[in-house]
Amino acid sequence: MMMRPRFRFGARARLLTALGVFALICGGVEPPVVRADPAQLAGAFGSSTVTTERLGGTDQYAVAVAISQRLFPHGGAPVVYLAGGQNYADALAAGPIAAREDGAILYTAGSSLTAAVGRELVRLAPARVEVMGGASVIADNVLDQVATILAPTTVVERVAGSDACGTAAALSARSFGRSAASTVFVASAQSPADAIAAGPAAAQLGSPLLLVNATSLPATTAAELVRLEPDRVFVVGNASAVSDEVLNAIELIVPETVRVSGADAYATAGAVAARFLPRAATEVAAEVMAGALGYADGLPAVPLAAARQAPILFVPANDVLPNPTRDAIVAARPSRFVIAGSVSEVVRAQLVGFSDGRLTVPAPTPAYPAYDSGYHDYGEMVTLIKATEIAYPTLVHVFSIGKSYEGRDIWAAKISENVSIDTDEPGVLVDALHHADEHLGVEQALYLLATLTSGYATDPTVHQLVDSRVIWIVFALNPDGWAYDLSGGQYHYWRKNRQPYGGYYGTDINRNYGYRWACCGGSSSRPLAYNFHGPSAWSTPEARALRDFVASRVVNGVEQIKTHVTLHVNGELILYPYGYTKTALPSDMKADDYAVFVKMAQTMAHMNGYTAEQSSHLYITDGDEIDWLYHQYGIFSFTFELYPKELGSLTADVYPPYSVVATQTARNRGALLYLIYAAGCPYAVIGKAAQYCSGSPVVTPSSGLLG
Ligand code: 0X9
Ligand code: ZN
Repeated sequence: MMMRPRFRFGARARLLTALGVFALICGGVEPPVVRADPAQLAGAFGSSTVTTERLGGTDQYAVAVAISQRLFPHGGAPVVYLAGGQNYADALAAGPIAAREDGAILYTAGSSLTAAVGRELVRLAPARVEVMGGASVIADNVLDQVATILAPTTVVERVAGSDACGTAAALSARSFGRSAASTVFVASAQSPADAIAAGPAAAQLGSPLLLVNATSLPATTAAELVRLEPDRVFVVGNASAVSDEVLNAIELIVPETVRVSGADAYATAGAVAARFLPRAATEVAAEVMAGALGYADGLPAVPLAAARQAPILFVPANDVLPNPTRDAIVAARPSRFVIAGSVSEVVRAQLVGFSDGRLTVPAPTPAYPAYDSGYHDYGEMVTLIKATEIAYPTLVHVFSIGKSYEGRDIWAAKISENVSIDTDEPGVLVDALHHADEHLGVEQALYLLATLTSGYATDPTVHQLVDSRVIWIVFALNPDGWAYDLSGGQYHYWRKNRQPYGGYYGTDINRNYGYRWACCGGSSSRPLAYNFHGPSAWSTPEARALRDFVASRVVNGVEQIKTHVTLHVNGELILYPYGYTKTALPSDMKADDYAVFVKMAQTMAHMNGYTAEQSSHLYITDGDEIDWLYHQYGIFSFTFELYPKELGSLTADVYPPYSVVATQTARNRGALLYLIYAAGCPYAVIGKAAQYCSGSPVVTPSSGLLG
């Protein structure tokens, strides 16, 4: 049996030298790594030694062109594999073959060649173009167009079987002589991610990639396996991708058949990386799963990843890095990432942060139950806010305002342009999770962080507000109660902190503030009660941490924070002080302040569809946060009771399903931006800016901000 060389040099070696960015790992000897100048790489992060390079584009056609340009900066590809942009299963097997032939993969629309792809083909000037799939995938017309724009000597041919599996078998038959491959990779035609992840591994071992169906081994694939006579087969994908029956059928042909898989596509890609490209991986090509075509951006990345002995890992289109992808990165610690497709800044920051050690893997529990796993638990929240800081270092500074009773950090973020500079810009405070079971508040706080950071470059209102304000977000004031509420994988309807007193656990932090504490029947002196006010005002470390943070913002005797919202669940209400009395305008509130409260609450309620009212209208509370913030510092302080309206069902009320989170947090965008705007001069909302704010800058509201 002829053994294939593990690596081929030639054009690829020339390419590597031309790029000058990395070293081959070969024969167990690792040559010195030559790094790219980070300044030359779009999106390289400030001080980290880990670099990222984006090969993006608006769709899979553009992503493929961007990758091709990176692979062949000076043109001159020997071969191009053309994949159907609407149906690329027929092209999956071309990944490792294109890598082996030092070629590129481009997408084309099925019925005609678009101008951009045509231009890239002309630039590459390949000697050969292989069109993957039958006429139903890519029409004859496209072959004609390709032949027309390229040199007359160019070979333009079709590789096709009766289906994607047949096409893969035909490509293998064309590329490998009998017994020419000692190892064969197999993946499902219906699981493109697995086939793409297998690509760099197959290229590394000089192996063909064959396709099967999830529950059947096609005769064409079986015949090609018989013909190839490999020593072993690696089946990439879990049992729902390639069934055990199919695996057994392969085993009858090739006894040494081994499954390489994880619980999902992310984990399978991680397993391939760990098994075949473990030293990784000086670099990893990451890649987005988004849109109807799923992993389409990954296929053209196979030759690029293979040329660098890098695995391909997957990330989703949102801001959450899947745990298997994260774990693969933590294991490999790559120094470079090439990102194909559109990956968010925050995910990019997680790739970098987990590689350079600025992010660490949080404890896996307490976590949300599976049906609400989209909610961020404490560890996921910390990862997300720290990743946001890494992604937007000039806008975000993450810090702890102190420790909970059990010693957890109470995390906060400062958001402002040039965040490292302490300015006298008006301050805004938003906090969440006084009450441990009011999880939606944390999501609302994270939503605000995302809005202010990702919107800074694109949204003029956000830009103006971040430029002219300092926004402070305290994401979860009660982490201990939160952990208890999630313990054992189920909800406990736990509201208070976890500080023991009188034989029972927990004080209601929102009854523990120091203004008119325990004055008026708006809290309980019984330690068992849900609204126990604690043995004394400020007995909870959590309320003290909030108090001390707000006190730290007093500069030259003036509190810098002007407006505030505390996020609670539920009722769809906007509440303003006082809570300790039903009197609207008691002697400890100024009439103008009352007018500002009413006007701001009504304006915000108009924006989010909530109901505005004095907090005691709901019920009397004493020792709550907003009474203290207003009385102590004159802060225009509100309670938002988030979705849903009172339904009478405790489950539905306190624990809205994750499916509503995106809608219900986005719903408060306008109201929160208004709160931030109003900090410039709250009295402006009642037309008294001249009287109260002369000399201080009143930033003109952007259109729409006044409701
Ligand atoms: O009781 C509270 O602390 C808040 N409601 S919750 O259902 N989230 O517990 C309301 C605080 C606002 N103050 C008054 N309603 N007085
Ligand atoms: Zn609450």
